[in-house]
Amino acid sequence: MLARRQFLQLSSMGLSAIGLSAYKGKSAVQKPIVISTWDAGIRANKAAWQVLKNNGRALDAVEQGVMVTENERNCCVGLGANPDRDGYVTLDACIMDEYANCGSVAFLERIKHPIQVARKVMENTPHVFLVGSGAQQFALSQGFVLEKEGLSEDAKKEYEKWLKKSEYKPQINIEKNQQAFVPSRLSDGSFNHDTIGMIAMDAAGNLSGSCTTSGMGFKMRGRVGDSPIIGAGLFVDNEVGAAVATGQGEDIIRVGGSHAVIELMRQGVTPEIACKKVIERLYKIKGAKAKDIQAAIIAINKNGEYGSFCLQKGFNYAVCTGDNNNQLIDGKFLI
Ligand code: SD4
Repeated sequence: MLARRQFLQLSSMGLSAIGLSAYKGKSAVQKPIVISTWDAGIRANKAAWQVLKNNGRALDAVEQGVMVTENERNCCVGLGANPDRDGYVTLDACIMDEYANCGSVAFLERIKHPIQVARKVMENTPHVFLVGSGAQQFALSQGFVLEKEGLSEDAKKEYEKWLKKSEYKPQINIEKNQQAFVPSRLSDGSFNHDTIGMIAMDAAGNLSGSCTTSGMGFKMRGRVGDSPIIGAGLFVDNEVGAAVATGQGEDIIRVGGSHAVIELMRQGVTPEIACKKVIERLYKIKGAKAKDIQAAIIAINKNGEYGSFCLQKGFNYAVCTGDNNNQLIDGKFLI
């Protein structure tokens, strides 16, 4: 039974008891577990699972998991990504652990694994966020290598195509099934992505999360989205849960997406309903323009329950709870 005070609190947020999670007091916790955005998450989850199944820390799992995606040279997350309008690939990433330690980098160029740099910011500096040349300088001081300048073959072709029109328009579900868009992206026939977000709970019941991206293709130079912003692209509260977002960063920032999901789950709301409430807020703000963008959030709570919600049809995420249990799930959508 809900206490009267909790009931009133939830009613004032527009929530009914239907969306409540049983996690407060539920005994069987689903752990370890790792979930990540889009279908590239399947490959990333596999690497994260290697850490989790050996009683590793969720923090190591989410770092190693997304490094797989950053490493896919013809994928849109790392240095193989589409460039900004001036022809440069700029990368953003962040990471957060069970102690609310966090680190971020943005507008980072020519460094292969921004997620590792974000972790170094978290562990080896008194700061949370480094950007641009400062972030690059810091990465070099930590032993990272400056990669060659220039674009991948595919990105070069895309950029040349884009230059003909020089039009900036967000593309819905650009992360999904890009075969028609860039036929040669991945040799295994799978898709390319701008972003991967990953959240995990380890065998000890601790939560961590990571997010890494090249941002929107053909963005203005210097543009940073939600992905490296703690509270927007990613948030972890070890007492409550973890959430990570993908899609139109500008709008995810406007609703403080991931942090908002955590605060709803703190009230006992399920991950799916919490994500839905935040996507509804975003929809309300955008009005008719919502149909032009995609935004999605995935979340897990302390019980290992997971869920997601997105604005438009077409988002999917990968959930892994075992060597042979790594599956792609279609996100529920609003419009
Ligand atoms: C951004 N949220 O830079 C990212 C883009 C994204 O899949 O998630 N793409 O706004």
